[in-house]
Amino acid sequence: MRNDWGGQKFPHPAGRKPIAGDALGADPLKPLQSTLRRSVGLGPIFELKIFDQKFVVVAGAELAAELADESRFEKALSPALVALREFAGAGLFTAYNDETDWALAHDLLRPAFTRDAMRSYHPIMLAAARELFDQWDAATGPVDVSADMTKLTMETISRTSFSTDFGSFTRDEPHPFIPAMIAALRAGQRKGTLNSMPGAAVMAKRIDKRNAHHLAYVDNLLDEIISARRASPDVDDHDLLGIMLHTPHPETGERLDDVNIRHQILTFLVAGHETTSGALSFALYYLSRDPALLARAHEEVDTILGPDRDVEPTFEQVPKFRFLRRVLDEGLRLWPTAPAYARSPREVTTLSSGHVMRPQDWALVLLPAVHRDRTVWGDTADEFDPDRFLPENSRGRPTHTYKPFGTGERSCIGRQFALHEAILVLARMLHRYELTHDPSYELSITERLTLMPEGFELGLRLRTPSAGGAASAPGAGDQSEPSRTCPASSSDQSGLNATSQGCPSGSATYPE
Ligand code: MNH
Repeated sequence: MRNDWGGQKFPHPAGRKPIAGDALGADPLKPLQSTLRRSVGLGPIFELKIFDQKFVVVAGAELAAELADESRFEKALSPALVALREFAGAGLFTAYNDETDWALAHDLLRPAFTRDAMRSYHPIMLAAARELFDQWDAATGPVDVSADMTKLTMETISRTSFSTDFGSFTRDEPHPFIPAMIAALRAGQRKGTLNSMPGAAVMAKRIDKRNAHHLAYVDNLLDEIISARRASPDVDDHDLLGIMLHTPHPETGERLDDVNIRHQILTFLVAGHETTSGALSFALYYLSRDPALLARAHEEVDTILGPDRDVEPTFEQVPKFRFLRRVLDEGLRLWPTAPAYARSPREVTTLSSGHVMRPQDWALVLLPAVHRDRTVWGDTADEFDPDRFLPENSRGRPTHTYKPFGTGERSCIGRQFALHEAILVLARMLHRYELTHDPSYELSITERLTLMPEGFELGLRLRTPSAGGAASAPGAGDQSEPSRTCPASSSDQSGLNATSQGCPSGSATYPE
């Protein structure tokens, strides 16, 4: 048994079978959602056995907070992330903690992900959004929100990371890179799922064979981009690729090699697009079906942006959309689009649940369960209410119980990037369009590496922003909120500082 925790027992769902264990009750297409359903009544820590793989799952906020203690615990690679290494190697997301490339890439890239660095991505993000709106302005029927948001975030991340435009809004068919990348990713994932099953090795070979050309295509295209840029006489470090090619480590002078650079680019593409588009889609889902929330959102964007629907937010305006930020925060509470991460102890330790955990054991933190723990979020935990993230309501909430961007040193490097992009797009979209939803649509969520609404459509009608909004104090944002002092921007992305709750995305830390 892999990850056997020395044979310790945990509650598990009813109906366990001798060889398959708990596999039969799992929905292979929606493993996360079936685990959530099956977790009911099992308490804050439980187990699932899928053939000879044991998963120990943390579903309670108190234990999740305990695992966030960086002095005792660190990131572990779940089987899904180990499988992803075939694709993304020792890229930031999939590197083991002690791999030297992790520290090197982290140090080199951190400056490229600070709040200040977003200034150079801001016009690129705006331009991609403009292309999407051109397409929407011409649309005659409802649009597929998740699909369009995914195109948008893919364009944004590829243009900002390696200045390549995949033409998602101008081509009829997607650029072949995109389906090839998705196919290669899926193949890795399928192998990861198969891993523990009888006959896995044979199946894995078959998958490898079918997938080889996708992988080769993706790798070659990126390698060509990298070598062309390396050969260029101009030192162009305006994008992530340029930084990786031309910036030596400030202390050691080391640089990333070309294969590692390719792995980092793949990492940004994979980690940075579906997560953000899912966050946008969930936010739009909840906004569109609640007229009161929608009215507040319109009021905020009209107040900040004024009566001209073609106006674009400035870099400085983005953190002012406090209500939109709370909508995103709340969407990521209910549906954290990267829904789980794994932790291991640095040394043998005893959890508050009484279980002994050794460095070779890992537990999965199941974020949608942790984020709905009633001891933290109350009896309305399952309801969408952005006001939970008003400063006065966030204050006093236990730390380390809200973790959509992971925790500690290995938390998300792209958090500011994702929030800046998402707020900017939501603001422009709500300012520009009246949204109409199909009342018969019931939220259905598809699972890849991430969670994403599926079949979710919205009707869009050009709107005339209200002049009344613009008449109030320019740029004042949500009037109901007292102005507070938030820390100035800083390069700290560690997520360790949990003190600036409720500050706009311009602040250094994310409320935890
Ligand atoms: Mn992101 C790590 C969630 C957007 C690049 N990200 C993580 C982790 C979570 C996460 C959770 C921690 C995983 C773990 O502990 O195993 N990320 C998100 C969410 C969004 C997101 C919910 C959007 C919303 N992430 C982005 C964007 C980028 C990005 C955008 C890149 C531009 N994320 C990363 C990288 C890591 C990461 C790189 C790994 C960091 C490290 O380990 O050093």
